[in-house]
Amino acid sequence: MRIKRALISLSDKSGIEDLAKGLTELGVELISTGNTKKHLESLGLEVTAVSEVTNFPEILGGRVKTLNPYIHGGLLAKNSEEHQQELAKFSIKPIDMVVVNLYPFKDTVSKEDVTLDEAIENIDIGGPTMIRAAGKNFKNVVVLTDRNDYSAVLKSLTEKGDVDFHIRKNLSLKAFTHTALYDSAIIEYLSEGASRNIILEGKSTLRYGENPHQRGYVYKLAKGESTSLINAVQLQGKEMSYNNYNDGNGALETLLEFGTNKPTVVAVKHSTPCGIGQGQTLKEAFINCKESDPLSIFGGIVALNKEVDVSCALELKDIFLEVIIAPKFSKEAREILASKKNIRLIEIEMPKEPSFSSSLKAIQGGVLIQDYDNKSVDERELKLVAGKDLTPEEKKQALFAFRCVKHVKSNAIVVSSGYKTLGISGGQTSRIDAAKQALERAQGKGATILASDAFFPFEDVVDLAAENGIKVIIQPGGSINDKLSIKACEEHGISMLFTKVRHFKH
Ligand code: 93A
Repeated sequence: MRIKRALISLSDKSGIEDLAKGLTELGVELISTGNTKKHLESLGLEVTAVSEVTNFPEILGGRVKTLNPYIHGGLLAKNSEEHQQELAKFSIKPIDMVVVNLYPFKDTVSKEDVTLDEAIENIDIGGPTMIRAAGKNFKNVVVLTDRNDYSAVLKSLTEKGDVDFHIRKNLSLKAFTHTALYDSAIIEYLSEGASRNIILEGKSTLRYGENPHQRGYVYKLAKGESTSLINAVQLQGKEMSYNNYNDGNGALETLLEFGTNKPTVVAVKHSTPCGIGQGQTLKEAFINCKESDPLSIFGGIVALNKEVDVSCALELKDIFLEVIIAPKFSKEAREILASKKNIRLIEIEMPKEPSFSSSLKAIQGGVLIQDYDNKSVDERELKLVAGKDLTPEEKKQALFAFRCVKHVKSNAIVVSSGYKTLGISGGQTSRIDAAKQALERAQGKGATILASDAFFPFEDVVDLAAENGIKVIIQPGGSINDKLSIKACEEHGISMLFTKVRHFKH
C-alpha cells in the first residue's frame, strides 16, 4: 500500500464519509484541520490534528493552519535518496494523499450584501498551496479536489494498493484547473467584473480549420454551457470538423429558440439558417424546413428538437447532409441512417428553455464578451402601428418569423407563411438587398409575412414587400423615419407590428 498518510481539509465535507472510512480500513493515517477533524471524529474515525503534525497551533484565526514545513515538506519531497534523507533529518513524514476543497469564495461573493472583509476572509491560501504542492508532486502524492473522484480512487487503492500514473496525472491537471478557476473568481471580484479569465481545457486537434491550409482546434471552456456540441454524443460518422462545429452550433442555438413543445427543424449553412419549419410531426417540420431553400440545405446541417423516427429518417436519408443533431434517434432511424456512414449523428440533451449565458467572439488581441441574446419577444409586447389588427394566430405566425430572423446574420430578412420560412437572406450590408434576395427566394410560394432584424431606415422595403404580396411586416421599429414606413404600410394595406427589440447578429 503506497498511501500511508492522507491530509483531509474540506470546506464542503459532503461525500467524504466513505472515502475516510475506506482509507482508515486500509490502515491510512488521517490528518485534518479543525472542523474537518471534528467532522471525521463524529463519524467515529481516528484523526491526527494538523497542529500535532506541525507542533504548532492554528494561528491568526485559522489563516495559518497548514502553511508549515511539516506539511509542505511532507507534500513536496521526491522519492529520491537526497529528499528522503532531508525529511529524516528534520523528522518530517511524507504525506501521500491530499483531499482538499477550498473556502467558498464564489458563493460568498455572489451573496448580495457581501462585504469586502467577508470576501477577503474567504480567499483560501493554505488550501490552494496544498493542492498545488500535491499537484506538482503527483508522482508521489494523490490529489483529490472533486468528490466525484473519491470512489474511483478508493476502489483503485482497495484493489491494486495504488493509483496509476495516468490517473494521478489527470488528478493533478484537475487540481491546477481547480485553483486556476478559483483564482479567476478572485480576479473577477477584485476587478469588479472588469477582468475575466477564460480558462480553456480539453484541447482536441481538428483535421484543419475553416480551410485546409489553416490549423484548427476545439477547446472546452472550463466554465462552459452544458448544452453544447462539445458535450454531445456522436453516434456515427466522420470526425467533426471546424466548420461542422461552427455550423452545428448555429443550428443548435436557432433550434433552441423554439423550445421543445412543437416539432421544429432547422437547416443551417455557414452557421446561418437556410430553412426553419414547424409541423404536427417531425417529418412534416423537416419537409417545411427543406422547402424553404432546397438547394442550400445540400451539404448542410440539420437540427431537430424531437426524437428522429423512421418516417423522418427516411426523408433525411434522401439528401446529402453533413451533420444531424437531435435529442434522440430511434433504433430503427439509426439503422436507416447507418447506410450513410459519413453522416455525423449527434445526440444532445435539449432543455425546454435556452440556457446559454454568454457569447464570446475573438478579435485580434482580445475577446468580445456579451450576454447571450436570450430576449424572446412575446405577443403582449407587439404593437400594431399600421393596417388592420391581427388575430392571435396571425400574431403567433409573425412572431415565428421574428424568432427566425433573430438567428440570421445582419442585415437579415425572413419571409414566411404559417410556421415555415420561404426565403431567408442575411449577411447583407444593405437592408433592401436582403429584402430583395429573401423575396426572390420566396417567389411563387405564397409568402405573407416579412420579418426584419432591425428597423427600416426608409420605406423601400415596405414598397418591395407590397409588390410581392406581403400582408404582415414585423420589425423592431425605432427609426427616425418610422413614419415613412408606417405611411407606406397604410397605403399598401399591410399590417405592421413593432417589437421594440432589435436582434443584430454578426
Ligand atoms: O486560512 S487558510 O488560507 N490557511 C491555511 O493554512 C489553511 N489550511 C487549510 N485556509 C486553509 N485551509 C482550508 O481550510 C482548506 O482549504 C479547507 O477549505 C478549510 C478546512 O478547514 P476546516 O477543516 O477547519 O473546516
